[in-house]
Amino acid sequence: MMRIDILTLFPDMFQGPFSESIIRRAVDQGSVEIFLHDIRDYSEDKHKKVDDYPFGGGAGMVMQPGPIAALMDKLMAEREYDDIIYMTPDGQRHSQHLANQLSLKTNLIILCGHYKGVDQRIRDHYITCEVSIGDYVLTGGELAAAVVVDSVVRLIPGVISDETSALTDSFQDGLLAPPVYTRPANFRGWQVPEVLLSGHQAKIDQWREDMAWQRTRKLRPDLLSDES
Ligand code: 6GU
Repeated sequence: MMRIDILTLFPDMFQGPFSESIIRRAVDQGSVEIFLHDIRDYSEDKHKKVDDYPFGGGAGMVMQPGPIAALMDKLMAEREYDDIIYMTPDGQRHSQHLANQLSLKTNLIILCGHYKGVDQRIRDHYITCEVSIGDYVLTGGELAAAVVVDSVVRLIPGVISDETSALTDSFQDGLLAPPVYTRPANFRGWQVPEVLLSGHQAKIDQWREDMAWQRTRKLRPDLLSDES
């Protein structure tokens, strides 16, 4: 059983993505427990303030360390965490490799920043891993955290019914996935490739491998080179 604790000022942003489809089923069947914690509940301020102006001036607000540290301390006293992840555009780029690694963990904390982010001292003293989902700026870490959680939870054994399904994803073997087709074999005169109807499994496997290579060479040649 995997446990994920998400620390956020906007817990409602996760309701949609976590209440549908595969992630919902993973939660319902007990493959993962996801706890949403509202950082504002840990504010000691009489107005429940959680952010303040940056020292040294400048635009935007910074999330104060107090409420986040109080929440982290409470969780860390209850159990051991494998990783304490901070979602931030300057983190390491998320990838299938990282998703695979995280799917093997037992207890994870994911901290979502908002506004200009969290006070650096939280990053220095609590965070073990900083993750970005790409080179563009979101209003906060919440959507990025939902992306990371989705990519991780679907890899937990038993979450995707067909055991091999996650293994045949794009990127899982460093290549894009081959094209897929279903019934009808002839749709508006557009035919499914004949090899897929042949019943010859070795030929089908070879065709899929060839198509995966062709597709990757055409669409994502960077995946085939040694760099990046
Ligand atoms: Cl993790 N956070 C924010 N605010 N923006 C992002 C991101 C994270 N990853 C890409 N853009």
